[in-house]
Amino acid sequence: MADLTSAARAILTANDRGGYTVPNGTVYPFQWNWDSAFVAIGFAAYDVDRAWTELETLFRAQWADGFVPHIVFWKDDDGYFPGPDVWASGTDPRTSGITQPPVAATAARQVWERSPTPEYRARLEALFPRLMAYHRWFRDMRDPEGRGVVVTVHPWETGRDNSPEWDAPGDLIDVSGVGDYTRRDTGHLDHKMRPTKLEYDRYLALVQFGRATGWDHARIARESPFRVADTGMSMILLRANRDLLALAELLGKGVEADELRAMIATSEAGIGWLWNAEKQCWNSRDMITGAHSGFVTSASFLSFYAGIRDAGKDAATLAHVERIAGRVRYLMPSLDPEDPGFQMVRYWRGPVWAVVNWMIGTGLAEAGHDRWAAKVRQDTLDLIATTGFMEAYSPVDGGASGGDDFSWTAAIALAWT
Ligand code: 2M8
Repeated sequence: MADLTSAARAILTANDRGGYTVPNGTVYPFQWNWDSAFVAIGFAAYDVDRAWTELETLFRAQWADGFVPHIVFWKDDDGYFPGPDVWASGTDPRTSGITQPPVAATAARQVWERSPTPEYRARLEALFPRLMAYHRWFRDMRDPEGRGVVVTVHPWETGRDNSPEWDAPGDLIDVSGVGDYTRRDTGHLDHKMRPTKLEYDRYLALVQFGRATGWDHARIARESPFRVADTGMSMILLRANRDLLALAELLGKGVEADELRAMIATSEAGIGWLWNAEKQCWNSRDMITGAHSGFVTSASFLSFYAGIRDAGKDAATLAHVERIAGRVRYLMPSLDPEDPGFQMVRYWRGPVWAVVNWMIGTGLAEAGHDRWAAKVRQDTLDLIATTGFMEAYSPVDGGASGGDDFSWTAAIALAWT
């Protein structure tokens, strides 16, 4: 374990660009939103000061309306596409125009609880209004109907970029005007581990759509050809709202605490809309057609992390865990291994991701499902110990998927050892 811990620290050190950490030095040479939140949780295991800095740097890129971008382009780097010129955010620093799963408030609470000193309380107090503004932005821009879910307008926002959950909703995206472009990801990595050309065309068509609106988030929320209530982001925001509420109470922020209680109540009342009664699973839903995705993905297991306690749905969800555990060596595959579209090394269509496992395992432990919580944690640590700090892993044989020396995988090793 000592070796694993020091190797994990070495990766964070190598990927540190001064105040922020790149997910991987070659494939992803900028600051990513939810990667940094997990990295902060990892740093908190041994360097709380640096953990706070990671979050503070991310929020220095926050827009005036509370939005926090999914990529911050602090420095130029040609190794990634699409770069800042394609996004054309018009901000300083330059950023993307979409967000990512809001893990930041959960990370802030984790970091705070590692070392609740007066010095860090001052940093928490300074960050709190920014976190609050981010959560209000989600409420106002991404749940305009008050359904208690998060409506995403881009697969990249979900962090589960090529999940099959986005296939059917993606059919409505017109890719005829996308034009020529050169991908960089397939220059670094085997194309079998990456999204297809059609998926990239869709990603870029949505970037072009957002850019044409001048990144007017209210308008994008109304008019985007891709509007999906993502079960992953919805669960993650519900959890983050609970963590932010705990911080609001600690800081004596009564008005904000009431606001957060209202957001939580809205989610608790409405999130059941994402329950697929036929498949007996949590899944995403297309806002335009109302259709359930019908896919059991790793996001289907985040309800425990979100703090949802429903005996019937919990039992059905645990039955899926048991079934899947009987099919693969390592939990939790990003797609049901019995699905015909399951591919063990293709990105978010099969591989295991350490950060999702951390959320699933944390939720299962909190809900008292100790056996499964222990397996998810141990499988993650076994994958890391056997294969290294990879981007993701085959749930079948533990083989590598994607880049190596990955920051968020190192962070989870630190959080869990
Ligand atoms: C992957 O996504 C980026 C786009 O955001 C990409 O493939 O270019 C995803 O795994 C995402 O969840 C992650 O935050 C990012 C950086 O690790 O890589």
